[in-house]
Amino acid sequence: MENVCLDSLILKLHDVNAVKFGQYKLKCGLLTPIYIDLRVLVSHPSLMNQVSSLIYQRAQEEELKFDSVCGVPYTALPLATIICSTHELPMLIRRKEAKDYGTKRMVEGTIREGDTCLIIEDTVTSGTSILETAEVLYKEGLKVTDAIVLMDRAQGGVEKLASKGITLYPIISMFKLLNVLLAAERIDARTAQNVRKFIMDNNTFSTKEENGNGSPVTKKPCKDQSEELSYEDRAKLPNVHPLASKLLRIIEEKQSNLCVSADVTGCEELLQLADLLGPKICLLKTHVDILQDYTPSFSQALKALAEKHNFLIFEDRKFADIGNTVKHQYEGGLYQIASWSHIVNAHAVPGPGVVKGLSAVGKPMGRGCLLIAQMSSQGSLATGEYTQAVLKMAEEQPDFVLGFICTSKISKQPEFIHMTPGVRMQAGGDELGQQYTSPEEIICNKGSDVIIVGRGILGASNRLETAELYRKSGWEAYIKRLGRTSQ
Ligand code: S5P
Repeated sequence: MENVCLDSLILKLHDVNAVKFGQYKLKCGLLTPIYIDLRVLVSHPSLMNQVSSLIYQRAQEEELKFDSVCGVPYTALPLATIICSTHELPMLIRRKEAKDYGTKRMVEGTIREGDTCLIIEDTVTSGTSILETAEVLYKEGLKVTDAIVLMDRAQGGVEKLASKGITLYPIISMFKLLNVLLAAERIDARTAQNVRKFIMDNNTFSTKEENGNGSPVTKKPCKDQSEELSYEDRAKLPNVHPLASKLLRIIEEKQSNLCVSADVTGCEELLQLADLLGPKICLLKTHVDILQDYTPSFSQALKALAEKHNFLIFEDRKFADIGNTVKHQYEGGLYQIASWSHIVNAHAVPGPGVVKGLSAVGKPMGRGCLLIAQMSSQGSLATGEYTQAVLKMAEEQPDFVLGFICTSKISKQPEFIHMTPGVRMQAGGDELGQQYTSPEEIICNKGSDVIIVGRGILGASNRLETAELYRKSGWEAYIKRLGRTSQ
């Protein structure tokens, strides 16, 4: 779906007062700081047509199969009418109350038992209105498997309907709406944050809710939501790894998605670097085995600096052995990595045992791990099916894996953090196969969350000023991404 077209629709909806900010009461009784009133659409025929064609387009994109269309009364009724009339589809009308004369039918139109009906709705909060309509249709012997909604308030409707066997396809989510209005300066950052907080705090669907078979329903993030959530919102997700949550909060607080790769060979220089750049970064990445003069007091001093400047430590050890070996490599030896590094990374080559081995040591200590899903170097073998297998491995062990080393976003789950190395203001590479991409490209277009910068900063004559340039560039790219995310 065209982004520009959605953005301009959102602004038009705001123009006609279909989006209001203030204090309003929802059908379910909740007081909300934002109210979506799409009833006004009937007074704006061109908007009606635009919305109807977006809904139809979505049905086509998702290749939905249905025999008839039913709009949830009343607001979605004219939308369904336009769609059905334009595309010559049979429509059904659900009555809100049965007539007390004539046929006493609850559904008007020709009903053929066993047919599938697509439900159309204007706004969804909890999904109850769609369910009520579906239940009336079920009583008539119809099937309902899919529904499309223009505005999803992102408060659990998708999940609730999924638990009842209906897939809901939202066209605009609340997060998208806020981002567009914020980018167009229709609302200020405080209002946007206020509404985001309300939405996050008022999810109407409980994870403990059960489906018809009595088995618990796993709460899946809604489609592409990770593209729309801020770092702060993601920090609050119920299933986010505690360390990922901490990192996301640091990023938001320091307005920095910059990880400095402190690839220097002396302890003193590394500590000076950490003290100098500490205020600018969310994460400091080390290669402890390139230090010529490592002593345990170095890691103690680094830990103290991490606390002083509020950043996390990431030892880029790239574990790649069987579980039992990596357990020892992580916990013991000269470096005792687990005792000072919040985050480590691992190759997935050995299979899930590598994560299990690391997790046996790190999990009780509250540590986390990144899996290397892609690499920045030329000719890397970590591509395609391998990357997909890494993703699956991460999804199976989310209590220890908090994200990926990758060249672009590979998971839609907003709980996972994507970190990308090979970053430099000027594109290019080095003579050993490293390939560079700009912070803007990495964050804004590739959808990654953290930029990892080594020589781009270390090689500069003024490391502090250059780190600030990278911080600013990474942060601005993130703000830009928030303002023009896709559905
Ligand atoms: O694919 C990768 C993965 C990593 S962790 N490509 C990388 O370059 N890295 C690391 O990021 C690499 O080991 C180095 O420490 C840093 C990039 O450094 P730069 O000087 O090229 O920015």
